[in-house]
Amino acid sequence: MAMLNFEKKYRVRGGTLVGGDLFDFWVGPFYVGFFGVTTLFFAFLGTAMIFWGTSQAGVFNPWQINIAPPDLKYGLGVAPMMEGGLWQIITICALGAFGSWAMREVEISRKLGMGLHVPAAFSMAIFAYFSLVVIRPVLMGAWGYGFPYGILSHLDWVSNTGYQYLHFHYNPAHMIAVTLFFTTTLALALHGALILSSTNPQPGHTVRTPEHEDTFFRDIVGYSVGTLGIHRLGLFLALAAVFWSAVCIVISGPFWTKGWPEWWTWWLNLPIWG
Ligand code: 07D
Ligand code: 07D
Ligand code: U10
Repeated sequence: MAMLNFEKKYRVRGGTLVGGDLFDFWVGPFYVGFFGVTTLFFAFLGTAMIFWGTSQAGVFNPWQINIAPPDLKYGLGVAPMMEGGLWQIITICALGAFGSWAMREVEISRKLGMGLHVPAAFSMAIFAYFSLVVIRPVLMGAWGYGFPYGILSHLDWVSNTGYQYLHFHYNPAHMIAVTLFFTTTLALALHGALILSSTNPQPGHTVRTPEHEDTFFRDIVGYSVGTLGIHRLGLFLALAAVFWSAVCIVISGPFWTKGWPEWWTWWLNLPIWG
């Protein structure tokens, strides 16, 4: 069935979580819904705040945008607008927009009678952002521990925060996260390559079957995870990578204040070395 015919057939009412029929319609290719309206509201307000704050600082070069969080002296309180208050409002808008987007994914999934895997996956990204700008700052006692909103300034924050713990590569949760990210790209490269190699043949050759795909991996590594299994594995790897990222930054400060290389002294202190 052609894509547009399918969409006509499935563009039916229902599945909404909030607002009933009120926003249950499409504009061009986009489903609107109550959460489409809240997405646009928060995204527009947050983006406008970034542009306004930037213009007030006299910056008109996108690379130099920098909306900084409040000074540490404001703790977990509300800061004056031009001294971090803007960052606080933008953070609320960002969480509002990301949360609304996830709920819009839920409504669309419900309309189509599909599982909620996509919104569940996006929620992990939101959780990582939430851990950077809410969980860790709250545990550390100041909003000033959040990262600044700017293309280059947020990189400075990552580097500075990393060196505060001497050598961030020694953070064990960072190691797990990095390994999972690398494994995710390996899995996607293998999967993309395998599917193209079997279903997009040269002219004159026939499309191969899932049995061919299974057999390739059984021949080369002795085991095939299966055609559904590779998608489960990919989703697991990607979500685990982001989960361990959130862990690695939340433990840096609230649960470990020294350099990360020092954490490994537990190994040297094992009683087995004699
Ligand atoms: C390809 C989907 C499309 C999304 C894109 C991002 C904006 C921001 C805002 C000017 C894969 C659109 C960007 C709307 C504009 C202003 C104020 C997704 C794809 C193209 N980072 N980061 C980037 C964000 C953090 C880090 C690029 C966001 C943490 C490093 C882009 C967040 C840490 C590097 C960007 C966020 C961190 C980057 C490309 C939120 C640890 C790079 C992103 C909300 C996670 C790379 C100049 C990309 C770069 C890069 C956006 C958080 C580290 C500007 C929205 C604090 C080390 N980050 N980032 O393709 O080139 O994502 O930077 O948490 O090297 Mg970052
Ligand atoms: C937070 C993004 C959420 C995004 C959302 C959506 C929009 C809409 C609209 C396009 C989590 C936003 C959407 C805005 C856009 C349109 C239309 C994703 C988030 C909700 N590190 N490190 C990580 C590596 C070093 C340090 C994570 C590698 C150094 C610190 C990952 C290396 C030092 C932090 C990672 C390396 C250091 C991290 C990031 C190599 C610096 C973090 C991925 C090869 C000197 C951060 C939760 C992530 C973290 C993090 C990888 C090196 C410091 C595992 C591969 C040694 C301080 N590093 N790192 O988290 O854990 O994505 O954040 O050297 O805070 Mg690291
Ligand atoms: C997968 C898959 C699979 C497929 C697939 C895919 C995974 C096997 C069957 C999907 C994969 C791809 C297509 C590959 C490429 C994807 C990536 C590399 C991921 C990254 C994606 C992007 C970078 C694209 C990002 C684009 C986005 C998020 C769209 C932006 C859209 C909007 C802003 C509109 C959102 C709509 C809403 C909120 C509903 C309401 C809409 C309206 C009222 C109409 C529109 C309104 C306006 C125009 C008003 C203007 C105001 C705005 C825009 C506010 C923002 C303010 C600003 C200042 C910008 O496995 O199967 O194949 O395909």
